[in-house]
Parts: sequence; C-alpha cells; structure tokens
Amino acid sequence: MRVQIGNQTVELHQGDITLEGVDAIVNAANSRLAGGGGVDGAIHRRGGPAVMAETDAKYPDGCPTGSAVISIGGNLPARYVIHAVGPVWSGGGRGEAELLAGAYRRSLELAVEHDCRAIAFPALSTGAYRYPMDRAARVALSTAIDFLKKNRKPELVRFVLFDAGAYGAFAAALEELT
Ligand code: AR6
Repeated sequence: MRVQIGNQTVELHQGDITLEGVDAIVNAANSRLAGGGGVDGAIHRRGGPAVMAETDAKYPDGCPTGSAVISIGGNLPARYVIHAVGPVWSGGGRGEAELLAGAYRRSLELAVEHDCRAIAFPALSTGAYRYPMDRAARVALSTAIDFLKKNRKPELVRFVLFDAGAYGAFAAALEELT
C-alpha cells in the first residue's frame, strides 16, 4: 500500500527490514544501545560488529526513550542505521504516545540531516515493549505524515511490517488517516 503526501510517499511493506536497500533503516533499540532480540538482534547480526563499535564510541551514555541516534550500516544494504528508542507500554497513561511519536520524529530529522532520500521503519515498541499494534500504527503514521507535510525530505518513508497482522493494522490506520 502506498499514499502520496505532496511529492513524497508513505509506503507499507511486509518483510524483514534488514534486507531493505534504502538509505537508512531504523532499529528498535533500548536506551542503553546494548543490543537485544527482535529487530535489534537481526540488525546487529547482519550489520556486523562495526555497528555496535560505532554506537559504543559515539554514544557511551546511550539514547533517551523517545529519541534516536545514527550510526553506519556496516554490512547491511542500508547506508545508515538509526537507533530509535520507543517506550515500554504500561497502559497508555505514562506519555507512551508522545514518546513513541518522538522516536519517529527524531529518526526522520536524522534522516534529513544525513541527506537520506528513503528511510524504512519497523513497528517500534510493538514487540518486546508490548505497545498495542493498532495504537502504535496510528502514532507511527500520523507522525510520519505530519513530518512530510512540514518538510521536503525524505522522499520516501517505508514501514516494513514483519507479519500480516502488523501489515493489516498499519493498512487500516493509513486508510483512516488519509
Ligand atoms: N524486520 C521487521 N520487523 C521485525 C523484524 C525484522 N527483521 N523482527 C521483528 N520485527 P521488537 P520493541 C517486528 O521486539 O518492541 C529488543 O530486545 C516485531 O514483530 O524488535 O521496540 C531491543 O534491544 C515487532 O512488531 O522491538 C529492546 O530492548 C516490531 O518489529 C527491545 O527489544 C518491534 O519488535 C525493543 O522492543
């Protein structure tokens, strides 16, 4: 599924984000940037040790929840990895939506600052961090659409959803929002 926002595009794909040949892929990281399972594990496995070596050297204090930092892509097809830290879901009353939006927004800003034409996101916070998929989809897409309306770049924002359930939730939210 694909939607145009002016000259820019928001697109949904089902698949594995580590295979994406866009300028930057986004990692669902933790605030220590310590690596882990899910997308984080897959990115570091395919990217190789150079990715963690760079985040260790550049960001020894990690990255706060609701923000993001950028590194090289190592052996990945993508040039950069943007390590975004989404919130752990704890019922919705602890600013989770604003923190999740912040993680997406900062990632998009970093992509623009590094001249990325295309960026790919996973569904941040919806795995180990248990953010409900429908709600996460609405936050992710409304933040991306809002950013594209205010900025000329990036040209392409792609959401790479791991399974049919996630794809369906994002497709429903995208239809609702556009
Ligand atoms: N490509 C695209 N999506 C994926 C992939 C993949 N290769 N693998 C999993 N997903 P998660 P979080 C989906 O748990 O919830 C880690 O240990 C998955 O189905 O990766 O933000 C970190 O180190 C889910 O929908 O990230 C942190 O400690 C979504 O990606 C913590 O987990 C996010 O799931 C972050 O938790």
